[in-house]
Amino acid sequence: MSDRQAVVPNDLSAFWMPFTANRQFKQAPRMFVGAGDMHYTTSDGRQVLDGTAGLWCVNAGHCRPLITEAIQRQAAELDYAPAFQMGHPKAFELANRIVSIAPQGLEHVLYTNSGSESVETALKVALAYHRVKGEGSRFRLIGRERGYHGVNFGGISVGGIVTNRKMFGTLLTGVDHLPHTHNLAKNAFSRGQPEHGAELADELERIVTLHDPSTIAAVIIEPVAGSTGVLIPPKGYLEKIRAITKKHGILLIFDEVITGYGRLGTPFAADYFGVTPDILVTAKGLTNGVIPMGAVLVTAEIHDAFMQGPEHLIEFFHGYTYSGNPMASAAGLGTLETYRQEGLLTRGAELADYFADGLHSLAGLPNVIDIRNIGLVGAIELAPIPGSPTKRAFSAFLKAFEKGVLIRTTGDIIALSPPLIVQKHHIDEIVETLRTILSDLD
Ligand code: PXG
Repeated sequence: MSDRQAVVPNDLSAFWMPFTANRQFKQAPRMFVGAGDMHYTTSDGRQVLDGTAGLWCVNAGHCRPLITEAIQRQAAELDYAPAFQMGHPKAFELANRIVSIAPQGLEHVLYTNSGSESVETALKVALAYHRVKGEGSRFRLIGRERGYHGVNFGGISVGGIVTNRKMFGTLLTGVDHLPHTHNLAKNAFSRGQPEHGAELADELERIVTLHDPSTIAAVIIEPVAGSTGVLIPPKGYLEKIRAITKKHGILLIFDEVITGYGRLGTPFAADYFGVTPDILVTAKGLTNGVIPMGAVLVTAEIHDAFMQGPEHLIEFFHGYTYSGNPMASAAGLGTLETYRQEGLLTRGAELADYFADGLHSLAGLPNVIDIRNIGLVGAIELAPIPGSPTKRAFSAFLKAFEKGVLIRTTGDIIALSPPLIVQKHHIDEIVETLRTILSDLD
């Protein structure tokens, strides 16, 4: 065995794993001990093709040299600098680079350590913005059914995943939800944006009328919902949401934790759809998943509204010990430079058709009730086993792992989001592995 072979720990009980069936996992652990470009190495020495960019974050592929070297250098040069009332150059440099690739109008960056924290930050900025503008009565937040905005209290309040909400009491008050847009009866097997459902955006008018616009601070949605199974916005839907929010002075927040940094073949989903939010939430691909970091982008109008009053006073009472942390900033700079050198923020556009053709060639296999795609994101929805929802897709996940391909499942939906360095032959391998598995799945 190679020297990368890890010593597999003989007691797995101490680590209570996140979003994992712990008891099942610990009976038959699946461990990665190495990675490079498109592949992981397992603890038993197998290569596994990464069909999911880790958890939608390793957009440049694994162990990329510019990122590795940036982190190594930074660790030896400046390990930590206080985030409050002190700075270090790389945090500013990175913010400028983020703004330079962001949709026009988004000009300022607040740093966080994760997507969940980016969401909390965005919601707090939205509430505080209205207050500093003298509109403190705007306290309501509107999310969407089947939305995922991380796991903190604000995020699960505006989120729309029942299992993530039901255990945790009353959550935030003053939250309402739009309906989700997933409609298999009308849109199954759509390539790209589905035709039907733009009218669901009108529900926002209904909610706004119910509560009165003067009480609503912000609407938060994922342009493409990732975690709940790749729900692609119907044609015209996001444009309508933008128009309604603008009309009523409500801030629009796009949660681009998954769609940001090239996933759709454009730098951000806002670019893909031609719809610009007031606040744009990112994380994951910002640092290629290597060091935890998130960034929340806001317009000059929002930022400037806070920049008043005596100059020695703190303008916004929010931030983290690790906001703009030197190691994370270095990782972010190495990541954005890798994206730039290799054209990765737009590479998805070149491969999207090939990816779509491959995925849609699986139509007609047993239990496949929908296939959908946009950019380098795809989903295959399976009919659940009666009485055992999620089991069919999870068994596809286990079989794919055995056959050397990492896929992700949510409910009975298989989600695919390979690193943006993916080659056509990798796409073929993912598709053919799925064809074999789905042809013969209980
Ligand atoms: N917003 C969105 C849209 C996300 O997808 C978060 C916020 C939270 O990010 P953090 O960094 O706090 O986890 C996410 C995270 C999956 C999967 O397989 C998706 C996420 C995380 C883990 C797994 O669908 N999304």
